[in-house]
Amino acid sequence: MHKIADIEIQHDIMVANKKLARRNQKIFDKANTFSIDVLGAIGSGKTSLIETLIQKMDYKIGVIAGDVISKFDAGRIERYNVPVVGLNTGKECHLDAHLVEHALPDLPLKDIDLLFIENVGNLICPVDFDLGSHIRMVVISVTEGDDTAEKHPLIFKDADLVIINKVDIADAVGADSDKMVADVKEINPDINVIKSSLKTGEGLDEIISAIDGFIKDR
Ligand SMILES: Nc1nc2c(ncn2[C@@H]2O[C@H](COP(=O)(O)OP(=O)(O)O)[C@@H](O)[C@H]2O)c(=O)[nH]1
Ligand SMILES: [Mg+2]
Repeated sequence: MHKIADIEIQHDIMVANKKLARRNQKIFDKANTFSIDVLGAIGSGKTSLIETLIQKMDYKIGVIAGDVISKFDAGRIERYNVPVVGLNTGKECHLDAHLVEHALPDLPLKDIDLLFIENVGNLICPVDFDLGSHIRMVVISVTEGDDTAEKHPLIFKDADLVIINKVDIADAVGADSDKMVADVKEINPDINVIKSSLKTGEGLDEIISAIDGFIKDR
């Protein structure tokens, strides 16, 4: 009995989240804003990648920076003079569509072509919570270990683009980045997986053209 009630509550939450996510996407579409949910492990380079793309891409960029309790990432993004909202989840280990909806009035969406929504660093909780973004970009790095994809397959099933970051230090941490690419491809054969280093610039052009492609194909 107990178990059945748990499942129904969870189901209701997921249905409500889906509805709100659809509503968020309508708001993005109306403003002609392409939105990317940026997911990945803690410290994999999500904020660093967003900072780099702000400097390298020609779009008018905005950011929602999700964090458990701090606004550190929002503070980092502010330095680039782009619109940013910091969202705290409290004890929750993921953003949800309702939280994102609350951030939207604080962003000049009509002046934003490309919105990055940095999710809470985590490979598990955010998976089930659609935010209404157009694509999901997952950023992992060699420092989490080259078995990361095998151990967390679900996040890669629903992803549109996967970045394997910090390849500049792969040897130092004994990680095989080609194995990581192969593992992701085994989970999601059609997905674009890009190896990158934000220290050397490797893979950045590929990431930019992949995002450009998604925006054009929208
Ligand atoms: N060596 C190396 N360090 C990186 C790279 N990308 C990010 N970092 C570092 O990794 C740390 C965590 O990055 P951050 O962007 O805050 O990760 P987040 O938690 O995913 O947002 C920072 O010290 C970055 O300077 C990379 O490609 N190579
Ligand atoms: Mg971050």
